[in-house]
Amino acid sequence: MLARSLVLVGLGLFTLAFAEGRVINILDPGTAYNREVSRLLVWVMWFAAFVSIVVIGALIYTVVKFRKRPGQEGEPPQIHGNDRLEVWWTAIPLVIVLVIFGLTAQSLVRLSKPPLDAMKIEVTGHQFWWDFNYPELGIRNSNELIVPVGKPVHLVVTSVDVIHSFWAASLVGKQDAIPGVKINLSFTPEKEGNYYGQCAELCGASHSNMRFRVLVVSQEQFDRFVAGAKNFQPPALADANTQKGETLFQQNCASCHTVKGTASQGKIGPDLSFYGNRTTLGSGIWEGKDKDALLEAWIRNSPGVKPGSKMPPFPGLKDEDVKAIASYLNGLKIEGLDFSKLPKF
Ligand code: HEC
Ligand SMILES: [Cu+2]
Repeated sequence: MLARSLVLVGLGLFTLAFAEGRVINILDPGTAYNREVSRLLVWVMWFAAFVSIVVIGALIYTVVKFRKRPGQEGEPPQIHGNDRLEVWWTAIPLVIVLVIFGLTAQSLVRLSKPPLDAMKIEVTGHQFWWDFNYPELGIRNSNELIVPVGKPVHLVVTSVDVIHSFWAASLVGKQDAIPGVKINLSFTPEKEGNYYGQCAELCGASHSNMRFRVLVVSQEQFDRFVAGAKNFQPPALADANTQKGETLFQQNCASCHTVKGTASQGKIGPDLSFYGNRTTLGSGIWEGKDKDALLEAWIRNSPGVKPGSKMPPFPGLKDEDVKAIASYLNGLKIEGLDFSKLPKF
């Protein structure tokens, strides 16, 4: 039983560590924010090691020294209280807690002030996806936060339903996203890349599938994104099939989804304006080939492929309807952007 549990736990950790070929390593911080968090972690770890050694050492010493020896009868002498010892074991933990408090307060002060020139982005958690709004730029995107390398970012984190937590392990977080509360979080990405993100607060049936990406791109790609996204006009519809896709989208999907520059202006689900530029589908669950392979299944029956998804299934859509909608979505693109080759973290 024990052996089997250990094997299971081991396998679980192994899969977690190598999921999607990404290694989430909180001890290899990629931003000043995470270096601050790691600094605290190391202090706490040393104190914890010290406390463990003292406590376990004292326990082993006591058990060995006062063990029952042959020929001993009845209760050994009982000792009640030891003032000197009790003062020590109160004073030492007090000092440890004060030191950790001081260091934490120092980190909080350092991290709480977003630089004045930071770009503001409103991050809103929904069951089970993320909305990213750039109020100063007039841009909105979902599930993929696109930022330029080397520039400070000021996130304002909140939620519309339950408590979520914004966590891009190699960059920033975890930060709770709480309904009705706006919390500042700022960081400066240092390396271009496609960074893995995950909601880190149990928030319902599809919590584990509430993921996202932070795409840290060159200034040139970012400027291109902003220029294309600001006054986005969907590219001309390629053929009759795509045209049919647009019509079907407006009939079935526009009540929940926005596509900038069209009649679709729904606000319940993710903004799909630049779906063609996405690297993922299903709030960061599928990427690469899987993303394209699963789009039709998603449109037909989203909760069937992502249990708990709040997007309804569309049993009434015929196969060719679904294909037409998929082709319409894949065509919604800002030209000249390529996020597929970013290194993965
Ligand atoms: C009742 C509202 C609603 C309707 C109608 C709706 N959706 Fe959705 N859609 C959602 C929600 C909510 C999500 C987020 C689900 C999740 O990831 O948990 C979503 C997610 C998506 C996504 C994935 C976005 C991403 O970044 O992962 C696509 C693509 C999509 N919808 C397409 C469609 C299409 C096509 C239709 C019409 C056939 C449609 N939706 C109709 C609510 C809706
Ligand atoms: Cu969540």
